[in-house]
Amino acid sequence: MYTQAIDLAPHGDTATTGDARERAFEAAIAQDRRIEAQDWMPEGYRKTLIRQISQHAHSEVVGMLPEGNWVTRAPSLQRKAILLAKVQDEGGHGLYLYAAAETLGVSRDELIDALLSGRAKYSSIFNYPAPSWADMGAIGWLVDGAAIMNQIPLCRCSYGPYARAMIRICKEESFHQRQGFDIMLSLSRGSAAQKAMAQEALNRWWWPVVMMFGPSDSESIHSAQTTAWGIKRISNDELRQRFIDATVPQAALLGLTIPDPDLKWNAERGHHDHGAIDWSEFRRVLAGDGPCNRERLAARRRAHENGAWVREAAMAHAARQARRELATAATPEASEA
Ligand code: BYC
Repeated sequence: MYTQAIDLAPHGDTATTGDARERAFEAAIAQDRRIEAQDWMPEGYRKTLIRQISQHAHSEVVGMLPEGNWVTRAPSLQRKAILLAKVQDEGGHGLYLYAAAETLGVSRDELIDALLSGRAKYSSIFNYPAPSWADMGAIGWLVDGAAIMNQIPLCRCSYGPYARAMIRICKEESFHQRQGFDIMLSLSRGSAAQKAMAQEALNRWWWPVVMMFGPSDSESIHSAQTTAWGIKRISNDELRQRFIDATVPQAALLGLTIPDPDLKWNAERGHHDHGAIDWSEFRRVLAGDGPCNRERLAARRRAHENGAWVREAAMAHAARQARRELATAATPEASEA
């Protein structure tokens, strides 16, 4: 249901041989041309893209949950309207990304089922709670800031539908990052209690956001292949470093302290050194044992069940339309009556 999967030529159903198709694919990658849905691609490339794009889509949709909780509690009408727009954008990002994944021959039902059954991953970052209004600032500033850092290079990803989806997503993420920074700026220039709230949110989000870029390069199992295929353009560690370098002066402008006593400028490297990352926490969250993993999945499952009637109504409507079109095709004058 709702699939946008494209009918691909069965293997061997082309004029060219397998080797020639493989050479054409390798040449396209070497020349930095885009691979499109109808092009031949190695099975591993297809599977990798389905894994990454669907994990990304799930992250957007699960990512709506911590912020969605704050829509009714935003401190002003303006903040509420902005937050609502941001959460709606994230739903939209999920849809573009599911649609991009569907071009690879997988159905949306299969993808959703993988999320709801716990088989598919989504970003570790959304397994942390958002108990204060400052968390809306920290999520926008840091989580969306990290997302942009990771996603701008994806606009040049070798798979066309993913790369094109990322262009619009990145523009919207940029607005999201600014709205978060703006909340942090208001709080840090507010009362002592408001500034403390902003600092406390930064303290909780910093390390999970640093981990969001994925395992260190030496531990990353997919990086070598995804880089060779032009899916990943910049490594996990390099993106993490760029994010830290960009965020340090922003925290200084806010007058907030990044909770890493080992964070310091290294003039020789031209980058900030940072403290050790607690990878055992990252592994725990990925294994389903983060502070909110169960809550997030339960909320998605509930939403899916509650939305069943919408899917059924859409299917019934589509079936009726199809019957009407068939009847019209059989008796064209009936449609003119
Ligand atoms: N969380 O070999 P590696 C957003 C997994 S949405 C969970 O380095 P890869 C936003 C990885 O999947 C943000 N799992 O993998 C939304 C792999 O496991 P599997 C989402 C993670 O793919 C709403 C294993 O660890 N962004 O920002 O080369 C509101 C080994 O890792 C994580 C995207 O999805 C993690 N953090 O690199 C606000 C971007 N990190 O699959 C904001 C697209 C790693 O073999 N994705 N893993 O079981 C990517 O760029 C890459 O997939 C990653 C990981 C950099 C995440």
